[in-house]
Amino acid sequence: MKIKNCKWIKPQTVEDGKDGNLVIIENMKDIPFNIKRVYSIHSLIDSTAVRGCHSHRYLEQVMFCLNGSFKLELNDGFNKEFYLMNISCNGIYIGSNVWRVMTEFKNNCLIMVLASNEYDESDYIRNYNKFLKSINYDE
Ligand code: T46
Repeated sequence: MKIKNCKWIKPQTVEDGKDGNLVIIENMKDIPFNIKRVYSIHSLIDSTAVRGCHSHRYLEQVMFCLNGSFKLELNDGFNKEFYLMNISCNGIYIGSNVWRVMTEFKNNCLIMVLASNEYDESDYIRNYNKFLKSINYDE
C-alpha cells in the first residue's frame, strides 16, 4: 500500500469447516492502538451514497467490511488508491491525515470501525483544500 499512515491488518482466522469461520481481533495486538470506540455503518439503501470525504487530525481507525462490499478511496495528498472492501479482505488501518471516501455500497454492506478516540468533530477536516493545507501540500 502506497498511502502514508495506512496498512492492512490481518487478524487471526480460525476456519471451522461447515461451522464457518472465526475472526479474532485483540486490542493492542491486532489493533495498533487502544480501542476507545466502535461504530458500524449499515442500511445503505441508496447505491449512490457517498460517505467520508474527510481526514482526521489525530484519530486512528481500523475498518472491516463484515458483509457486502464497498469501494474505499484513500488519499494521503500525494498518492491515491482504491480498494474493494468485502468480507474476505483484511481490515485496513487508517492513521491521521488521510482523506477517505466510501462509495458503491453493495449487498447489504456492513462496516465495523474501531477507533482510537471518542467522537470529536474538531478532529475532522471536511474540506479537501484545508486537508491539503494541513499536510503542507505544495504543488
Ligand atoms: C470515518 C468514516 C469511516 C457521531 O455522533 N458519533 C460518531 O462516533 C460518529 C462516527 C458519527 N457521529 C455523527 C456525526 C454526524 O452528524 O454521525 C453523523 C454522520 O457522521 P459522518 O458524516 O462523519 O459519517 P461518515 O460515514 O462520513 O464518517 C464516519 C466517521 O465519522 C469517520 O471518522 O472515518 O466513518
